[in-house]
Amino acid sequence: MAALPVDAISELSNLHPKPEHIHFQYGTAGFRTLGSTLDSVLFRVGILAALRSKKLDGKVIGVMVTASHNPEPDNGVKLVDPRGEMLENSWEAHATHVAAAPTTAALIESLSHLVKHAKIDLSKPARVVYARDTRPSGASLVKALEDGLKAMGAETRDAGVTTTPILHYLVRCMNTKGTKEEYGDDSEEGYMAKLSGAFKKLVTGKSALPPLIIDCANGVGALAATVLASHLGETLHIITLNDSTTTPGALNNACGADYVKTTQRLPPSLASYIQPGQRACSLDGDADRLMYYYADERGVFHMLDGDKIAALVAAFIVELVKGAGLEGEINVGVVQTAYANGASTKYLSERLPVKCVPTGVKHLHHAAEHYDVGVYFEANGHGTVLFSPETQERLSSHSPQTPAQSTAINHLLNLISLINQTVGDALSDMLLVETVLAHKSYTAVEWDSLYADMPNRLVKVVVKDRNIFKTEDAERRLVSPVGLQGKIDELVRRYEGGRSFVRPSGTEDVVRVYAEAVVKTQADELAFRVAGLVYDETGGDPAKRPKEFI
Ligand code: NG1
Ligand code: ZN
Repeated sequence: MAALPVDAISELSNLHPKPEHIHFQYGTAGFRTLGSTLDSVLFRVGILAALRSKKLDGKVIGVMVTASHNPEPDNGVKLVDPRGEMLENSWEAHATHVAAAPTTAALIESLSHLVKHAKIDLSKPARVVYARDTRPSGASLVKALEDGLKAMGAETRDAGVTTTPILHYLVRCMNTKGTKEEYGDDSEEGYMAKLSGAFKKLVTGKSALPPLIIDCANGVGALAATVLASHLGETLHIITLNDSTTTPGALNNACGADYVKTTQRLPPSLASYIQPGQRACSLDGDADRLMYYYADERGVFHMLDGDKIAALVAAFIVELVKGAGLEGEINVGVVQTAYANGASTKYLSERLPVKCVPTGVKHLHHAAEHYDVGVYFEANGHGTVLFSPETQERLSSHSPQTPAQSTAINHLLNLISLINQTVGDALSDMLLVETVLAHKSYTAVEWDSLYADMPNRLVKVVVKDRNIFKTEDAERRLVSPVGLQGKIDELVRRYEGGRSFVRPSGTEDVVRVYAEAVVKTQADELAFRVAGLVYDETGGDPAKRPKEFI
């Protein structure tokens, strides 16, 4: 039995000491905090990635260095499992434990414990592919990661500066190469060719859509979108804006998908470009989230968020399945979280099965795997569509009875190539939306009119200890603090169409309060009243009580 390379780990670990007094936690978004504090974490993630690969018999593991939609000084790191999906749950705790070791000696002990506990055969090879976004802190963090990988003697591939979904794609391609599940050529070029090739087939014979503006959040999506645009050529006219990837402080600043979703506004930098009714979209800093929107003739902003994307796409796939003569044989379902707009849930539930799961992509992804075709989107624009292996097989082997059925089946097969099934992917999702708009001859206004969003408000409450908040029913109800849910229910009853829920954030040290009502001012009032309840309940200082908490 091979042993841990203790000497190499110790020597290199001493170059990457853990800062005192910082508690690193592997949460829903991996490790994420100020980039300048993450050196030790990256070194250790290198070791963890190698161990995870050994545990899985030398399968390729991915490491992505990004802090997504967070501001530029932040950074983070996530591990990607062999099929391109998020790291298995049980390893999140291992990662937290390894990152917490205060000294090199404690690190060795933590790693030894992990090897024993997870029964890792150290004689197996370790293979890791990694990438980073455009953040200035990325390059030096990658060096720390490389030291961790070197300590373990891992076989590595540097995928350079690229998007999170491309890294996930590469992992899946590398692990399926030469098998019957081969996912594509394991290069950025292969990704671009796969997506653009499928898109071109899907829109053949359809009228070209008017130009699409993409707000690239001044992040890595700008690089990928530019390459994609050249692959698409005449098929889709793309105008990329906010592509200043080297301007300090520009990343996600007053632009990007999160800015649009949270402020419910047009990025100011787009104002002079966008024409009334013209559709535009925003990527986030690592290009895995997508928000569409338009401004109408009166300049009023209309958001087409993850829920609207889910509604558009799910209805289209249901139609194709029917068209293919496979209704009742291939079941399409949707997965959402409690943050999905109530109007979207109503619209979708009237048409197909809808499941609500706790926040976090891993929950959505796993629930979507239970359908033949599972459409999942978070309201914030992160999502994708999963086709089960059996469904893919059935579509490839089905003999159509009519030319119309044959066309529908071909469309479904091309959608399978177009959609990045490993993880939410802004560029792949964008082409998916564009495909549906082209097929339905929809403008943004027509798409928007599928249903009218319920007015809503999302509020953060800073509390002493968010861990006292415990939820049930896919986070829609609080079980702790005891009695608080009853008070919330009582408030909600007083608002027409009222809905509100409270949950601790998994990525920030806050409690989030969401509220909906038929009228916007009422949704705001309900959110602030519930926030007030939360604040008082947790012993917030009455002198510092935010004044909008009524
Ligand atoms: P938290 O901080 O747990 O609410 C946020 C988003 C999630 C998800 C994660 C990971 C909201 C309300 N929450 O989680 O949907 O995207 O970040 O990035 O948007
Ligand atoms: Zn992101």
